[in-house]
This record gives sequence, C-alpha cells and structure tokens, in this order.
Amino acid sequence: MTQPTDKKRTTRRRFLAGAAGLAAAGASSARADNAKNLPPNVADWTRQLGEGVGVRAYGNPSKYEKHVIRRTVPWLTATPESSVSFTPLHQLDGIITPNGLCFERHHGGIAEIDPNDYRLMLHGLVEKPLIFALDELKRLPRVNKIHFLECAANSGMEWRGAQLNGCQYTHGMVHCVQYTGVTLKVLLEQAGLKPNAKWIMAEGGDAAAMNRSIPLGKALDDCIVAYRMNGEMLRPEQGYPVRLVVPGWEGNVWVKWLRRLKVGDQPWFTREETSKYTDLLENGKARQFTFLMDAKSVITSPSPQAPVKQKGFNVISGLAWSGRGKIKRVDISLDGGRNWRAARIDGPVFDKACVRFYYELDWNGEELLLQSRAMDDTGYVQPGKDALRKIRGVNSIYHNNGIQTWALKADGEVENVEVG
Ligand SMILES: Nc1nc2c(c(=O)[nH]1)N[C@H]1C(S)=C(S)[C@@H](COP(=O)(O)O)O[C@H]1N2
Ligand SMILES: [Mo]
Repeated sequence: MTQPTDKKRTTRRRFLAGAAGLAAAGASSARADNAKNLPPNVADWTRQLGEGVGVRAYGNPSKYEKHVIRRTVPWLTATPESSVSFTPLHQLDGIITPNGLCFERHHGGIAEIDPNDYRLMLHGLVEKPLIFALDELKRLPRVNKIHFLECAANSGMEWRGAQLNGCQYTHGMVHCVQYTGVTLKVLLEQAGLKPNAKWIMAEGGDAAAMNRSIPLGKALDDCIVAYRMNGEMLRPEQGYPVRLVVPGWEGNVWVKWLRRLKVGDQPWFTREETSKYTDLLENGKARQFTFLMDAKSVITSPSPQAPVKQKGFNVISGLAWSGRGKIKRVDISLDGGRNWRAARIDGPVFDKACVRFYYELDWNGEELLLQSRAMDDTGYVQPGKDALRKIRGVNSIYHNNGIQTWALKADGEVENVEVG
C-alpha cells in the first residue's frame, strides 16, 4: 500500500477533525431529531422486530426519501404526453442513475407494448429483410455498456441567461445507466447491407412514431439495440421492451419502443431533424444533424435545490460527460472562472459515460461563484457561455454545453447566475 503524502495526510486529518466538529455543532442546531433515539439511548428501531422479507416484492426507497423524485416544469409544455420530466441530479451520487429516476422525454406518451407482440423490422437496402421477436434478439451475442443519454435540449432554457433555479431543471435531462443488448452491427450483418447503404432510419412504435436518420458509420460503430437497463428490463418510460442506444449522440436519436430500422442511401429529413433538433444560428441559417453531445459538466451539490447547511468542511460534487470519449479532467473554480483547480474524479471513467467528481471545500462563509469545467480525451474543453454564444448566437435551444455558475451566498443558499 502506498503511503499518502504528508500534505494529503494533514488534509485528511484536518477534514476528519472538522467533520467531528460539525457533528457536535449539529446536535445543538435546528436539526429535527428526537433525543430518545440518540446515543446513549436505545433507539425505537432496536426495540422491536422489523418487517419480514417478502413484503416488498419489488423494493422501493426508504419512506424518508420520498422527496427524491423526477420533477416537471408545468408551464414548459402544453401536454404531459409530449413533455419532459427531470432527473434529480442534486440528490444522487456516483455515476449510475437509478432506473426510476431517469428523466423522461416523450413526444406521444409512453407506449404500452406486450412483449409477446413485440417485433423489430429491419428492411430497406438489405439483402435479406428480417423481423426479430424479443426472444430472438436475446439469443444474439450480448454486450453491456454504461453510457450517458443527454437530450439536445438540456440547458436549452439558459441560452439567453440564467433561468431555472435548480440543476434538476437546468441539467436534469441527462441520465447514465448500464445497457444490455445486441449491437446494431450484428443485426445489420445478419440482414446483409447492399453496396449503396449509407444511412439507417430508426422509428418508434409509440403514438408519435418518432423517427430519426443515423449515418451508417455510427450504426456500425457502437450502437446497441438494448432491452435491459441496470440489469432489469427497460422501464416502460425508457422504451420497453427495446430502445436504440447511440452513445455520445443527442438523446433524440435514441429511439424508444423501437419498431423499425430501415437502411437507405440518404437521410429521411424527418420532422425531428428538420423543424426540430436543428441549431438556428445568428445569421438565420440552421445547423443540421448536429448529433454529437460535447463535453459538459455541472456541480450537482451545492446547487439551488441543495444549499450548504454548515460552514467548515463540505463536499462539492458533480457530474461530467462527453460524447466524444472519456472525461480526462474536471476543474473547479470558486471565483467565477478566474482561478481553476483540479477536481478529484472518483469511480470508474467509461467512454461516453458520466464521471463523478469531488472537491473538498473548507467554507468560511464567504460568497463564492462555483463553476466546473470538463475536458475530454480529445483535448476538447467545455466552453464558457459567452464563448459559446459567440459561435452559436442566442436563437438556439439545443446543444448548450456552456459552463454553469452557481452563486453561493453567505447564508448557504445557492442561486443560478451568469458571470461576464
Ligand atoms: N419513440 C420515441 N423515441 C424517443 C422519443 C420519443 O418521443 N419517442 N424521445 C426522444 C428524446 S427527444 C429523448 S431526449 C430521449 C429521452 O430518453 P429517456 O426518456 O429515456 O430519457 O428519447 C428519445 N427517443
Ligand atoms: Mo430530446
């Protein structure tokens, strides 16, 4: 075992001393605790038998965690069927999003598909059109991959300035889970591609019949026809029983309730790649087929929904991800981007997946402007919001990966702001 450096050891010791100080201070603070359950007393839950096994045939979180839920912004959309709910990023840790908390984005509600009646059709410029039942997909070679999915419209309300007060709303259209399925490459090889094959179209079986064109190169590279997330079958809201996984690319192309894959020699110019999911620039022209999600990061705690409760030692925590590859580094600024220092990435770093970063802060109560900045293994650095606006203007909705600023106030409250 390697010894920590002296510097690290002192920091850790100071940290632990600080934490103990907090616990002592906490006992006299406004915490809603009940003295009869606290040491040295024997707590209520030790005085009686607990609930037996089998009562919770499918387990739920503790009843004390009822506030950890997906949330919606009612004024954002006209109907709940074509709408979005947001991942509570500020209440989560690590890199995996629990299945029940993954944000949802549907254009025609959640399709309810009987797995017995499920079929995936593969046709177009192929030698042999095929139809797969779910069991047949499960008999094909299997892969497991952890990837983030980010809606291109994530942070889309922030183009013209700070809007929504909470990272759940500013950044909560992202989730990261482990997918199990068969590669799209295997399916395409089974059907056999015709020489002029260049694009594929993926279409959903939902009421929106949402469809998108994807270049063949990407389809053969790393796309997965997935039926499981985090080990269990996909949730209905995530596309049960089958969805397309398009690592690193905008969520819109990850077609859920996947019904059909058609091979062609050009894109289809569907609604979702013409009137939507294009990036309107300052000069009135729009960028099209901007699939890639660039490197991005956000401090999830502290953040407006997760204020700082105590002075002294606190953990700054956040997520970073890049559609180009692996996250290489995350920097933290406490002064709105003037000075940067490296955050500590903790846990696994996968390709096109979220990483968790931490920065331990001894907070003396001074006001701070907290920022995080991600860099990926291609050398791409997450831009500031003004730098992004210089290239993109403010007409866009999509692909806002600018650096987020949280203003930490003296009372520990946190606000969504912008600096220079
Ligand atoms: N069939 C179908 N697939 C779809 C959609 C849809 O409405 N219908 N929404 C897309 C959009 S815009 C996004 S961002 C992602 C959201 O995936 P999630 O609901 O698992 O978060 O699914 C995509 N796939
Ligand atoms: Mo989306």
